[in-house]
Amino acid sequence: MPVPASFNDITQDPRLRDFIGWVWYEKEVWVPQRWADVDSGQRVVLRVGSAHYNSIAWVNGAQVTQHEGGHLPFEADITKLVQSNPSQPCRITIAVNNTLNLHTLPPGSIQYMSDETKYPAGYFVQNINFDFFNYAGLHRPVLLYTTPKACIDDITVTTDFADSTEVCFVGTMFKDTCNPERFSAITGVVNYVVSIKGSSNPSVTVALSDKEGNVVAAASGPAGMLKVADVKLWWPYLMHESPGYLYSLEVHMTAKSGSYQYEDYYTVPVGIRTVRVTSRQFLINSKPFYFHGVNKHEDSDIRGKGLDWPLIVKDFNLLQWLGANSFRTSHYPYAEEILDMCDRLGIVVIDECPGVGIKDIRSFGNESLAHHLIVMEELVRRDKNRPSVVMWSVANEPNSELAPADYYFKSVITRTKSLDPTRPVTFVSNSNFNRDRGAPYVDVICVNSYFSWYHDPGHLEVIQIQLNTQFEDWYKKYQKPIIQSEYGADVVPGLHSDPPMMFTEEYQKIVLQEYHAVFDRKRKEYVVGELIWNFADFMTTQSTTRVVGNKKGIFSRQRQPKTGAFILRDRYWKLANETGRLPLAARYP
Ligand code: GCB
Repeated sequence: MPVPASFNDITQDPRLRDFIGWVWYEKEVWVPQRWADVDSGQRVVLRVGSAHYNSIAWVNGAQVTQHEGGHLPFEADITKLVQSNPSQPCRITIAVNNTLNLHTLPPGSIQYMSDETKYPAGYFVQNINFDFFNYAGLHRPVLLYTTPKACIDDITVTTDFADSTEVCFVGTMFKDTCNPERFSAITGVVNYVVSIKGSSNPSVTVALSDKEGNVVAAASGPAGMLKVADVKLWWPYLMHESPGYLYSLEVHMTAKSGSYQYEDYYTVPVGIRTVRVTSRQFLINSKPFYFHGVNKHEDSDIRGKGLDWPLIVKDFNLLQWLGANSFRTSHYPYAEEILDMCDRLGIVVIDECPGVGIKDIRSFGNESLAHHLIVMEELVRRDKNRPSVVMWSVANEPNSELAPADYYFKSVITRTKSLDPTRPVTFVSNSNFNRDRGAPYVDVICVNSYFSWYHDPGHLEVIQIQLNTQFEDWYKKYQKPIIQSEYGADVVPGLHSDPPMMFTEEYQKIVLQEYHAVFDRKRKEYVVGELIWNFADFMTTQSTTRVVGNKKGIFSRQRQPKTGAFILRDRYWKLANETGRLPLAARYP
């Protein structure tokens, strides 16, 4: 079985596509001789980028770790096992089980069908409350790497720049409004904390370099602040002539232990930017930011949710073509390689955890909550230094009207804020504005709605009135900025009808245009973003409402544009021209 890939679509066997239970991966590898040397002063680490869902890993038959949850990496120190048998290959075994229960994220349940007049003995199905195929397997790379025994374990970077409340923006400089002649270059601030493993008296130095490799600030000690004169801020795509500016922070550690002198280096890309939310605005670097973007899935033919570089690069080309400045990682954390691209290109991310389909009241208890908190810790630890990530989303469409949702979301959101006080936190709701018990705790209201699709199917004429009411209701109750985090309509590519009918290209086009008319009124007030559902068609479980998957993509699953893609492209570039600072060459049309 290839890695990385979902196992489901690789063979012709429907039993493997729909398999629920344990699958086993195994591979023997030879590691360099020096890794196996007990005196090398090195530790050997096994890293799994993502294994869906529950997994256990062994090296040479000895269990080294167990991990619950797909979409996030986990590691095991395998030094002793590698060094205890230096003349043998290293056998890595990983068992992965995709069974979901009421306390997993996402939750699910196994239902046994006991009527033997209808089902074979022992027959069961897995029920889920989310709308994407539960692809499983080793979805991201499995790596072996080494570090010195004393090494850099974690780095946290937060950024800021000199207060700009009294100044207005001109290019990359802030201009003093009182004195238009006095341009003041701004100073960036990079706070860092380094944690070291394996030594109690390490010595740490850090150096921040610009893109040309010039060191612009340096310090020593495991925590500190760097100041960057004439800073180049990190800006979103289409908001600035050079989006995604990254410095690099090189951390250098040395530590002595007995006769060993350990030395470790780690480099973190650093984008210097701030994020702040007011009652009506989402501010990046103190400037209003409007999300004109998409929701995505990690999903493609054959590979399922397996990491696929050509697909990733193709998708970023399409995002840039579309004029999209942002996406939400619906409905789980995406591969680190994808977020690297966002950091570099300036594509803004709402980083969502796999809290999708939390519907059953039993999924709001302490066991589920404890796991949700662990997942948020893992996610924040992985993505906290990424400038592209501007907000955490702790769930999608939970049953947030239930009584226990209050304590549940208060706990998850409070914990996430304590893990990362620098970013706003949200969850995506489709509950009634008056009965939603999680909304009081979020910084930004994210609402999904499908007027003229799931509600009043076929009635395009009701979209504007219903959407207007939706926005007014939420804003009056909470006075928080609102993002339309999903809207859309299924299209079977190439299906046409005029007057428009559901599932045709014309129908999707009108749905989009009706929504856009309301967005254009409300973005002058408190609506701070619109994210289409979905970037591309994607696979789901089979059902009477899904024609070989969900077809709400503006691109097909093979990334060919539908009419909706051209509608959005016109709109997003117009929005960018209106709100951003584009180089002339990039202006559209
Ligand atoms: C939603 C869900 C998303 C679905 C979408 C749909 O509200 O958040 O996961 O795929 O609707 O198309 O039904």
